Amino acid sequence: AQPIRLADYRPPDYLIDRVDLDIRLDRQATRVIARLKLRPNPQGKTGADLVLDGDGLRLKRLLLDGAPLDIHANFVTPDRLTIASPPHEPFSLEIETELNPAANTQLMGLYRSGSAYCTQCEAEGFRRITYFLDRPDVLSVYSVRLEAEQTDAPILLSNGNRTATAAIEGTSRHFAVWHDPFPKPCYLFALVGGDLGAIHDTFTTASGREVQLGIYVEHGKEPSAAYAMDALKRAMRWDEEVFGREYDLDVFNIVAVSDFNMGAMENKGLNVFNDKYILASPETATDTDYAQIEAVIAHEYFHNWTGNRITCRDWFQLCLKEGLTVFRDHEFSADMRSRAVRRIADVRTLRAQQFPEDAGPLAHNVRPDSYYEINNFYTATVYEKGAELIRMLKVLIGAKAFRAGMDLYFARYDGTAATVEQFIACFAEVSGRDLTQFSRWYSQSGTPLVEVEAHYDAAAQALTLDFRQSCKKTPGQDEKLPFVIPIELGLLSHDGKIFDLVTGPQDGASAHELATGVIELTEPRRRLTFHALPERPVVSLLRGFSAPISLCYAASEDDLIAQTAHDSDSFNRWQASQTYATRLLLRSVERIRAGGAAESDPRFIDALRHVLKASPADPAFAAQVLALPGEADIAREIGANVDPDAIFAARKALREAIGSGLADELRALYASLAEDGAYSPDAAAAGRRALRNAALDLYTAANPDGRTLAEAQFTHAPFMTDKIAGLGILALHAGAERERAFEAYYEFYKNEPLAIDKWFALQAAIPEAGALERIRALMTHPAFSLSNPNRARALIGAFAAGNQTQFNAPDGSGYDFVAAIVLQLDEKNPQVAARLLGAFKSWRALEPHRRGLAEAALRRVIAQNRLSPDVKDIVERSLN
Ligand code: DPP
Ligand code: ZN
Repeated sequence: AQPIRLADYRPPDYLIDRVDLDIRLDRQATRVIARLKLRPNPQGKTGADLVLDGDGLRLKRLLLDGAPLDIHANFVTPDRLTIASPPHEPFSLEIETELNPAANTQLMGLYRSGSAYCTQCEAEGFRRITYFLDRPDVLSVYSVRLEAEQTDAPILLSNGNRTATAAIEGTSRHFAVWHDPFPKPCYLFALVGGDLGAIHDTFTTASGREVQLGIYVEHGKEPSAAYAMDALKRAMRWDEEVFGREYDLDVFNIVAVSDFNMGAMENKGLNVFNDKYILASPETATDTDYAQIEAVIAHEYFHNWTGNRITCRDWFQLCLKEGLTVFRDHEFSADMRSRAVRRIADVRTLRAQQFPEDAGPLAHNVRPDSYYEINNFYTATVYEKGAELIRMLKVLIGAKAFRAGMDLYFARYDGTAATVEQFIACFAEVSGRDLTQFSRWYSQSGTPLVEVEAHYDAAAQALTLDFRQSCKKTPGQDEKLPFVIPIELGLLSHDGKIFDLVTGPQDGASAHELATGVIELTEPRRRLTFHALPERPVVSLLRGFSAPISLCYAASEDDLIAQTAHDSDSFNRWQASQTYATRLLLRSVERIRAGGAAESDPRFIDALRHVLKASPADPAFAAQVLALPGEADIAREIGANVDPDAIFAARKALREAIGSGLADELRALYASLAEDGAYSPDAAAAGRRALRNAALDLYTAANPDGRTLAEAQFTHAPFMTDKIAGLGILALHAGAERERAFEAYYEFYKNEPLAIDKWFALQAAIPEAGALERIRALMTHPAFSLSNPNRARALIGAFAAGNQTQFNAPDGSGYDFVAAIVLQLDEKNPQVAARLLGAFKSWRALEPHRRGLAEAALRRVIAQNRLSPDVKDIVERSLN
């Protein structure tokens, strides 16, 4: 197969102005009649054949301008319909297909989830419903008539506003007609039919229009949708206030389904959600779940403007809607919660998910140049790094110009399918800046490295900083051009005084840089000197993580301790503690691999003692500091010849040292933060719970009586956050308490699928030999099903991505297991299978023995014939 290339983009030869769908829902034989109004595209090739996309379709009937077309004379396969030399003026097609939703295990196109019919069309699922020009630059106005047995599907939903609904006389059937006046690409089409419960509310827009809001869930789950509804209304208001964007239809519906490949989908006026991002009650959802629901609800809602009103010209432009919309949901969460803590959490996610992608064989541009399978590009690079680029653009041009650029983008491209170039040009225009170099961030993959050296001249009271940027080669890109990198910086004394930034005429910092504190690197090297510094200052670099880079600066331990205590930038206060811990852990890993013991460092323990003392002012922040760098973070820092067992041992030793060194403080903190009263999911309360549970976790690392506390908390906690925290701590310690707790949890939650996902995931992550045996046994548990994506991810995904020592077991059993499951799942659901295979993304960084075993497992996958395009693409790139 040939890859699809951005350079080959051509406008479509035909446009489809109107789509009228007439769909009769049936579990095994759904009938779809698509009536399309087409015309030649003035921008396309005149007289070209009309080639419509299909995917596994059964064509029943075909009419052109009302006249039957011989199905056999025209070229028809399940995956393509070619109409040779169609009319040169507007014409219509009527296409009848028959679908079997019950047999659709890919969860793309029309399928069954629980007792409902639902659809997923992004990226290329609409072609599994009817033959179509399935590409995002074909925008059409849709009318949809849905018909079903009233008992089978009393609720019938589609995009837009409902214009009619009635029983069909003399039958047990009924219908509904939906009309969406906004032209949209077919990937935003959706329908839902089923017997669902709902909650309803209204929202009055800034200009005074009333919008009917509905969230549809399984019967009985209605109360658990209340938080999602609240988040939706807050998101709608926020987008008006912060981006000036109002909702545009009379109705906004959300449906939660339990079988869903992605997190959620922004179909126009009818978002379809993985129910894990809708359903929440204090008894079943953690604080993190609540925060994620708020973020995903906002994300999908924000797509209404960034994605739907302005969509993507082609799938290479995916970041145009996804990176931008992630940026918007990050900003929303920052405004709803603690901005500083959200920033730390977002950067943690970026580093945990995107940095390894950029450093391994699956590295790709934020805007890829080519692909074999677009489903594999819904990645951390497109989403998370894409969001960082928008944030960086805002840092570079300032908040005011950023907003003006967004306004211009909305005004200019509303109703169209746009490109990254068009988007960036808006910001260049309003800011007067040349953003050519900035655009390289979209076309060069890899995480840039910025190395900084500092020289202090006491006599001159001057500090010279030498910056050097570089970027390692990535697949297909041996040479990189320099990036524009904004480095926000500050200088402080060791007791926390802030120094003004003063440079001389020779030193090169512009007045703008001095005023904003943001230095721009545009060349491979830059030297800057700062004056009027009576002492050697602490250099606070990359404040707020002002660019998605890797920073290398040999700050002294004194500097890091001072920063942890005093940096006025809270992100860097956290970062300094992490850097300190990372260095300590890296040294311990070395020692352990040389046969020695982990290093102990009383200074670090002392610094944490101060953090604990100051924690009442900001518990959520303190919890972030106590969360040490994860095993994967340490592996990434090591970069090559990685030994996951040594990393685990180093981290365990540090946790034990903290647990014993700070036993009294942690124990006291745990007691002082005891919960009383009702549960509230707000950020302040969640922060207190996060700190309390972090304290218990570290305490238990060194003190056996911690398990008693954890078991008591697990047993008596009325709310999920504390219950699962107790269980998570017990899970790290083999013994009777642990097994009792897992059994009790299952008994308590066995009718709550989302809570059972957590049960599977916690067991999959147990970092002990024997974890794999447990997982194999759990796969035969009646509650397990490989067909449900949430379940598969909970058990297999949590193991592959979250259990570093056992996935990377030195006998290769973890690799073999995951490879075998991927092959098994690939026959049913290629997207989820390909996603699981992504767990091998860092295999080349392993020490040689494990690397060989991982490669052998990947080779067994590639050797299979009949791989899906999804898995084939991932395994081929992984091995390249
Ligand atoms: N549903 C996915 C998202 O919103 C893809 N658009 O990111
Ligand atoms: Zn999105």
